[in-house]
Amino acid sequence: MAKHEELPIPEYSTLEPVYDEGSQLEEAQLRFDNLKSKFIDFFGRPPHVFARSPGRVNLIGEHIDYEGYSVLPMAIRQDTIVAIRKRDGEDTEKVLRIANVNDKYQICTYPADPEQEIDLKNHRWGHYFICGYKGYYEYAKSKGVNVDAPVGLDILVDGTVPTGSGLSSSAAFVCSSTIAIMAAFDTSFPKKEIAQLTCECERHIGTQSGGMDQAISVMAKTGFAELIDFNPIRATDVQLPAGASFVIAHSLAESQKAVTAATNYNNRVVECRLAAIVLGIKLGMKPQEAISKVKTLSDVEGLCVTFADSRDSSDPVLAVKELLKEEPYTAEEIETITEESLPSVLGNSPSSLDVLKAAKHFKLHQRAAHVYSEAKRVHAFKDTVCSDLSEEDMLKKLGDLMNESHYSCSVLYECSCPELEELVNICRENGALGARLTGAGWGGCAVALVRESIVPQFILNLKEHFYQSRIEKGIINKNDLGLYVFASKPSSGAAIFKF
Ligand code: NG1
Ligand code: MG
Repeated sequence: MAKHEELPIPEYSTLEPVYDEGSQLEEAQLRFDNLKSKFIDFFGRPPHVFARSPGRVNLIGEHIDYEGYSVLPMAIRQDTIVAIRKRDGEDTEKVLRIANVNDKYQICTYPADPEQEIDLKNHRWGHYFICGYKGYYEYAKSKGVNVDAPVGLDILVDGTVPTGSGLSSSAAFVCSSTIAIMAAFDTSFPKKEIAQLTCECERHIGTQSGGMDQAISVMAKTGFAELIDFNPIRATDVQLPAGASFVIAHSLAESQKAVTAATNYNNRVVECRLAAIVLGIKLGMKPQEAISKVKTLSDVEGLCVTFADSRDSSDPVLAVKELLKEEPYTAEEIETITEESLPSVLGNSPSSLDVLKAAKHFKLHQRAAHVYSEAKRVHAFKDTVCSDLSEEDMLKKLGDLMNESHYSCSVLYECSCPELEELVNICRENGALGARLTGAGWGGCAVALVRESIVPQFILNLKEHFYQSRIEKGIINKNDLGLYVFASKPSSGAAIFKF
């Protein structure tokens, strides 16, 4: 039998295979009915097909996917559904009209030309659909698939993943868009390929993303978290311990990754790249060779381990400690080592140039130490889940790993924020075995490992100690609390619906 990542996105004619029975199913039915009738209101005709793709919570392995290391996320119930209709025949105007059920998002129109550039200086929500659109054409072309000439498309979007929350609303949107486009054009690829292509799609928005979010959104399986490996992308089912529950809680600080990329996300990608090149050179590579061959910290891990071996250790962090100074590097200091200007070291890519313009200095030691240690924690987490430890000991060990991950994100990677720090502490004070920021950070959600038996009380305590004061200040509405704090079970991945 083909492995599930090699199968195409499943296509269903009912909602049951994806949405759980009971209230969840009823809710989903209402959403789809509403989408269909709004689609007719907007565009005068019903959609041809729907695609859904979920958000995710990353349990452990933060900011290491783009360095080539495995991560361990699970899909959540919240998702994005894209309804789509090809406008050939009826009305030949070659534009893409993208509407949203939430009237906070104004209808966006774009030309149907897949070669169009995305205007990154003027961020619009519809850009994420265009990421999928461009990516689909690029991929189909590269595979030699016969693609029809572009036609007009009508699109209606309904997303329930909170934006800027670290739960990957962006990947849910990009993946559902790409899959809807493929379904509208009657093409399909294996999930594995879609995971890879949607990762590349999202880079059109200007972030130098790793592939975690798209991979889990596309390849998730109900009931399992997944260990995601890269190059090539692969997903291994991970059964979480029965007595454990993962509670997701929003810090209420919104992180707008597409807007802050130069100082936050892309900055860290660049720092890791520079750290890897400098390590390569210090470990014996010629500057030119390191610049052309070394892209990520995983590329020089072997050299770091050999170095550690010579000191009776196997830990690549030892090389970081001895070879990269703790004080931040200036651009000039790095250029002395690389014997080449930083813009040229980074291939003059526009997003890297934005980073260089905004950066005062580069914390190579701290970023590399985070990446190598976090990569190890992911495997320790997976090994613990698969071990024969008693449930008690297992949960304790998993919680410790999550706490260590948070510390590393906060202190070495500096991607936390005051609201997340407060929230993570409150989680721990109220019985969480471990708690950490999840996703890119700089705002968004924390995830806490909690014994299943105390979940209701735990959530009540968070309400009292974290959210109550924010309700009183009018930051959130009391009735919306369920959107900001909830327990999550591993949900299923992308699907196509044809009714
Ligand atoms: P979010 O939380 O969606 O901003 C981002 C990246 C991931 C990964 C995490 C950090 C995208 C689409 N996602 O997630 O690839 O690097 O940060 O672990 O850029
Ligand atoms: Mg995102």
